[in-house]
Amino acid sequence: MEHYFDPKVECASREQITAWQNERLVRQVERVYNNVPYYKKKMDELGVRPEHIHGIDDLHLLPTLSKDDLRDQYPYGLMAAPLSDCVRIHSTSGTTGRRVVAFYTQHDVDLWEECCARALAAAGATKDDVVQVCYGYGLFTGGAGLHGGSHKLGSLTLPMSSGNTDRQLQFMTDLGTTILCCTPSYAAYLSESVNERGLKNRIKLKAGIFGAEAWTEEMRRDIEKGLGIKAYDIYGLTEISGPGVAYECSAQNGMHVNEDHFIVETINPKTGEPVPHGQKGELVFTSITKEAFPLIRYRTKDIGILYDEPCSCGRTHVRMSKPMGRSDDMLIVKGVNVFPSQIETVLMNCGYPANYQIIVTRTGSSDRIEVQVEMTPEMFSDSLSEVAGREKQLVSALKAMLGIYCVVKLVAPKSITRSEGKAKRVIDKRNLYVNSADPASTDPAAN
Ligand code: DLL
Repeated sequence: MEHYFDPKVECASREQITAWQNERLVRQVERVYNNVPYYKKKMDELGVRPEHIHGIDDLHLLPTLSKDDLRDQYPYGLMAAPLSDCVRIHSTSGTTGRRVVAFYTQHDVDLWEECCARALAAAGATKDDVVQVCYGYGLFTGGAGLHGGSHKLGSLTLPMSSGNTDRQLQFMTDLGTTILCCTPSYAAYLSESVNERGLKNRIKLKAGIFGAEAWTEEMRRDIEKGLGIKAYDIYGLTEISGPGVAYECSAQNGMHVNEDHFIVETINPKTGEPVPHGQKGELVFTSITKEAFPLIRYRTKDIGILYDEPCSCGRTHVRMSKPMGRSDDMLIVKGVNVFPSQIETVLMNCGYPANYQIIVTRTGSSDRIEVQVEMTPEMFSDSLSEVAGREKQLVSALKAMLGIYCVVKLVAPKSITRSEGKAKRVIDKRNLYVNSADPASTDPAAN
């Protein structure tokens, strides 16, 4: 038996999972109603009281929450435990104004790390493995989550954080890393580098756990071939704890949701109506065991499908597809969440008109984001060196807002095509979601 694979939990019967969820949901709803005035207000507005909630069949009675609620209640408004019981915060990378901050008690950190340990175990990791964590450490949850999971397993953990490829490769070869944890785009880059430098025979990698951004089956195959490993997907979001909300097993056919800690639903993103399993909808999570920051019916904006069919690995927890897109306009570029509105804010603040386009491309494994913006007629008469200076200024302003480098091109007034309907601000040429499962014919998210 894999360490951190507990069949009593991960292979529990549906009746058992439902019983856990019913009991934990009732307790959690009482907790938030009594401790979080914002929840009480939202529930009171709908006329729902904790005694109306007997289990998951009553989930639909509860109000949903979105990122806007989190921003509105920034920073402490949704905390359900005293500040003195909290030991950690993490935060999302993208910001449109206020950040989203999530809090953890020690109990929350333990449960989160356990979820990540399950993901590692499902990818074949044991205490004998050397786990190289190249997700970013800090406010981002990737580094801390996989690091904690690896510790729980008792694996030797290399807390590398992201970047510095020379050093990553040196440790990978010298220490005999067997499990790699990073974004899929960085895994593809490492794969290229390993092969360019002729290091393939010197690495001992057997598996990788890659998530935090969309990636296709083609990319999986390339990484698997390039590094000679099995590449596993892992899903999560800061608001719900971080990585490990769902993870792939040896079947590599959807990610098992840790249903003893999270209830997952799919809803129609337009109407909010439930969508049956097997059909595409917006993923909504309820955290039933968290203390400090328990979100009830949190709308992720990620579009996916839930599958109930038995999995060959024996795990019984429901599986989710890879996210097939988002119901908002958030882009994930180089692992960083980018909202076009952030870019627009920078452009406006720097005196540009709202005629711009964002073009995202991927060469090999590297994402490139280009912002094209029209100059005002006055700027257009500037000298070439003045235009170059303006571009440089915008590059730094965008870097300060987004934390990543963007290429900036100032173009002539009226040169960006106007559209009669919604302006097409973003051209994402990466085709990240094209190979996801075919949308059901009654596709709530298609238009
Ligand atoms: O990306 C947590 C994480 C870290 C997951 C490391 C996996 C590995 P956030 O920065 O809050 O948290 O971004 C969450 O990233 O709503 C999805 O849109 C996207 N995302 C996360 N995992 C995947 C995945 C982390 N496996 C947002 N495939 C989510 C596609 C993913 N998109």
